[in-house]
Amino acid sequence: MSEQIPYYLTTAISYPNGSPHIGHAYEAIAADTMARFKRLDGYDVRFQTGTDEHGQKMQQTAEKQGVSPRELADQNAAQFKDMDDELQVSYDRFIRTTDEDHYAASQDIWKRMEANGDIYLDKYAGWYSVRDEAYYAEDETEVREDGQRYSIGTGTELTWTEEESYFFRLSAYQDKLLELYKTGFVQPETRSHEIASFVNGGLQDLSISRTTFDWGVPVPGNPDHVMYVWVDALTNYLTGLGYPDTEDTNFQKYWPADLHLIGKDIARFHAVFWPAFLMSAGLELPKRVYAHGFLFNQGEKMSKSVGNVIDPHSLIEEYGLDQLRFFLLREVPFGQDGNYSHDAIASRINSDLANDLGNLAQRSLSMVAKNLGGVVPEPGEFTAEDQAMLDEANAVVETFRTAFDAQAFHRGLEGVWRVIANANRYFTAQEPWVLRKTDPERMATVLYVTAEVLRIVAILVQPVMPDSMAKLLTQLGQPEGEARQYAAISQRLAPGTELPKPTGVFPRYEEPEV
Ligand code: ME8
Repeated sequence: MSEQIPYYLTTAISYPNGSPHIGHAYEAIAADTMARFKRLDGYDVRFQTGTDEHGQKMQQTAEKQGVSPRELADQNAAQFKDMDDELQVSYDRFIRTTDEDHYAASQDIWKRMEANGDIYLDKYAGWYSVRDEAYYAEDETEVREDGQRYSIGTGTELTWTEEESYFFRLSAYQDKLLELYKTGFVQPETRSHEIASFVNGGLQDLSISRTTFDWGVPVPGNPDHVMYVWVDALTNYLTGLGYPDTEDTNFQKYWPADLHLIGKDIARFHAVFWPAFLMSAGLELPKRVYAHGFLFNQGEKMSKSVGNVIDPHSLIEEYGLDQLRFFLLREVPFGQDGNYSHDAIASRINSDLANDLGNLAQRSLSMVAKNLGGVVPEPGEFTAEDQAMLDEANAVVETFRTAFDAQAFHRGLEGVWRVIANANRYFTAQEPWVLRKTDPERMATVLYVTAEVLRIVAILVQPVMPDSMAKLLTQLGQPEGEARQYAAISQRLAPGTELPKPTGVFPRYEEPEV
């Protein structure tokens, strides 16, 4: 076997100061789909996710709940891990920033930046948001009717804070960052423009330590300070590969990361701070930062106070895991904001899954079972219609791969579902149930072509719906392993393959009786 190309991707690491919600599940599903896609396409994938456990927000939530920050982190990190397991997120490491190896990594990158002359001690005074863990410039704030000052961008309350702080010379990296954005480092393009125009406006040095609380990684050489949570949070991507040991086999193999998949609200941290830290530390830069959109509940932002936060667990119970995964990636053009609603998911399940794919599989495979003894037939000569159908299914492989490689999951799926729609049309037009009496050989060829299209579709769609496509591939007589890899798509369905008795893969969604 030829040497596999390494591919390292990560999600953001979530704040475990509450339970996971559907926004977290959305990111986990998208990243997992990407990881599975690259594995099936022959890459040596490493996939990391986890929790971001330090900072003032964690400390304050813990105080409110009368527990220690570590207890709070332990409780909630377990919930995030459970969610990932329930979603079948195929991570290689679930990192917690309270893991012991993470302290050494964060302190090491700090020392590298310091050795490069980019860290200095000064005084900080400004408008600080505990919620956002960020300082805002005066013109980014407003005083509201209650006399309090708020951040205009995020609407969070601000307090005037003065503290001694270490600073990172972010201002020195403006030109290098602007050069970097020309390479397509930030995706999608619209986000890249936003980031570039922000950086173009000028960069202030960044306050990177805190003295007002102690729940964080101690600053090397000055234990009165803990690191600003984003310095240690971003470093998680290195820790998971054995850093600071740059000779570690994982670090050698997988760094720089191929993809950091994150939400749009944290694009600035990943596209401005992170590459600047890495440049300063003399480490290679990740190849791509992709900022996805936000998921809303019927157009409304989810918030605990509104009481419209969606728990991923209840959605899996109601609709099924693969159905949820498919819905989120098919419905929302990846990169844009999207909406969750019951009607939209029920409609996708019934039209795309039960009617289009489910029925095609059920109709054709039950005919193979009934009329051909459950054995894949030797096809006769292909007609122009047969060949056109097969060509179309084969052609979609490349468009699917290109779309998924660019995280355009919706486009890849749309292309496959166009093939499925045409396969349904082909099947109906060929009328194999009529041919059964008039021309059984021709019926066998039509059933062969349909099964072959199903095989291609099922192999392609595995990253999105792993369980259902595994079930379908079993029904198509394709054993686990090589036969299900993308490289196997170009091998034809072998006549003589014995197929197990077909059973429905996608039940219709029925409204529960009230
Ligand atoms: O930002 N729709 O953690 P987090 C889609 N700890 N995505 C959403 C979302 C929604 N409604 N709500 C949140 C943090 N997300 C930091 C990250 S990385 C070094 C540190 C996404 O728990 C959000 O954009 O607030 C982010 O990518 C991820 O969920 C975790 O958010």
